[in-house]
Amino acid sequence: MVIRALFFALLLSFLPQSFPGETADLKASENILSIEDLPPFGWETDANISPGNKDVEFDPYRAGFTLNYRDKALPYELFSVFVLPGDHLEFTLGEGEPDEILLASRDVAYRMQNGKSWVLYAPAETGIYNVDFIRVRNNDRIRVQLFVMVPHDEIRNGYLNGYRIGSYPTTPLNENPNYLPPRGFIEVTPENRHRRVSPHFTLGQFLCKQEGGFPKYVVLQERLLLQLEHILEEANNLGYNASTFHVMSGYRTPWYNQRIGNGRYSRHIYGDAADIFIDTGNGMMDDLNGDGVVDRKDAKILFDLVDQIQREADESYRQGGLGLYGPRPWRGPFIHVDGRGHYARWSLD
Ligand SMILES: [Ca+2]
Repeated sequence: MVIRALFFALLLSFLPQSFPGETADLKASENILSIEDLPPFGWETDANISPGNKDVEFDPYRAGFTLNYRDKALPYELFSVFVLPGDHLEFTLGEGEPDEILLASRDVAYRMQNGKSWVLYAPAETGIYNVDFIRVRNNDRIRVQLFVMVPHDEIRNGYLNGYRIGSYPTTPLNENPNYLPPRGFIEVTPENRHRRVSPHFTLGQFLCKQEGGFPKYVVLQERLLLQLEHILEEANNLGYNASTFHVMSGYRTPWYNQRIGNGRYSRHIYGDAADIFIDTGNGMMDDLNGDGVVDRKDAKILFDLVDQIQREADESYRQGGLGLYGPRPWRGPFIHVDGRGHYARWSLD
């Protein structure tokens, strides 16, 4: 109780600074709540997520309100956006959402447009920056992590700071803008590789399997994380308990993708594809249907679930490719899911 009172006292003492309105003064240190003054959020630690734990009840970590960012709705307490230095990012409260939301950040300058909309200015330096949207009344929060990426044009002869990328097709497939080369690359270090990018996934889960030291680089799209979180929540609702998915393959550099003989326009090079299965123990798909064997029927359960989720979605960013893969001697069954923006379905026995 004392802590709560203290929290509101602190918050109130910062209120004049936290509503700069249309002021042109964008110095982060002057206008924005200090994160150190807020109670801990629970996302501060960069813990590695265990592959699964049947004993812990699943929490989807949905926030009490929704933020709109570009064409997407962000409903989770923790989320990430992937931006370039100096990008202007507009966040808007969802329709009918309460407007007593405060913004708190140590490093990110912003401008409040009205009670329901903010423009954030991405810092110039590559790195990860937290912005908390807080509903004062009950401390509901959405933490948005800005991952400021290294621009694509810093690739030299197929390498980015010593990490092999290869080259992207310069013309998009069927003129679909989702097949344009990525604008930038997230820098992955030993320190940030276990950072959560959404409530149930870490940056390191999406790293390309190619050899090479740090820094490594990854492309990751918000629409993939939104799909994976949604699928994971629905899988748990159906009783398939898992605290994350095993991501067999997430991002692939064009160089690596070509080396393993994959198609030139694979969604994996664009950072919105993942080959996944549910694994709560042995590094292989679980026996989801409980028939004593692990085979494509178990992957079919996940396939049907994603098919239904994508077909029920109105927004194109929730729609994409879906592939079913039966087991091989060296691996178990899995599904491929991606966010290409339209339906594609395939199946391999
Ligand atoms: Ca089975």
